[in-house]
Amino acid sequence: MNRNDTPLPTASTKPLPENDHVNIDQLLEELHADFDPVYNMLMNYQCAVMEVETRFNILNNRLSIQGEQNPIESIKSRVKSLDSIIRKLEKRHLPIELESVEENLKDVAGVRVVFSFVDDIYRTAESFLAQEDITLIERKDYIKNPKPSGYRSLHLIIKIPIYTENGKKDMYVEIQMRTIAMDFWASLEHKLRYKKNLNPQKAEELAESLKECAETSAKLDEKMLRIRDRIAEDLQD
Ligand code: 0O2
Repeated sequence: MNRNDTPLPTASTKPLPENDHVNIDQLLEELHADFDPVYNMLMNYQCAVMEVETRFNILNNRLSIQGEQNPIESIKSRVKSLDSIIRKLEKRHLPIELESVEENLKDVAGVRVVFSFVDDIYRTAESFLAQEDITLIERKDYIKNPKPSGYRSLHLIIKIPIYTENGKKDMYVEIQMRTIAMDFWASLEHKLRYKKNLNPQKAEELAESLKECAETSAKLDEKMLRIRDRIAEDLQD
């Protein structure tokens, strides 16, 4: 490990003293020295999530002036837990250090934006990415090219600046953009994915049924879009 790199604190690095005469001030000081850089990093990701949410909320209001209704149904965000961060670093055989998190993990901050209609996803993504301080790092279009599981969503990895008491910092954020139907499907499929001890034959049958559901819901998304467009045509007459 590089001497300047900050290791992430783990239970093994700091066992709590067992005797009754603990110097609490010293213990707190040591805990702060270990954990403050971690809290600071997680807080930076939280700020990035807030920044992205605000941009989408503003776009939602602005785009509703041009259309008939707000394109965004809901926005859900999360910052990965310290446990998940450490597990992901370990799985990828990466150093368990703060610098390693910031360099290698691009999904610590995650924002999921849910829309009613597919075309609003692309329209909103375009306006969002046109903002000059946002840098697109990676784009994966699982709507046009669904995953073998049937999973559909537009994924963007971006960098966005946050402004802290110490100045500007560019942060990675993973954005998942999907319709209500895609979101409903993904949350059910997620349950299957993380279900342990499921009979393999049953798991295969369920995965097959879910794949069919994904296709049915994609057709539903298309049909709803056409209905919305026909309603809009009528409103213009
Ligand atoms: P969680 O618990 O939701 O955060 P990477 O994320 O870099 O390890 P990958 O697979 O290249 O790897 O990224 P990708 O494909 O962009 O997927 C990232 C996230 O999309 C996943 O995060 C899921 O949230 C979601 N996702 C991708 N594929 C599926 C799928 O088939 N079903 C469901 N339900 N969600 C999916 P995590 O970290 O896997 O999980």
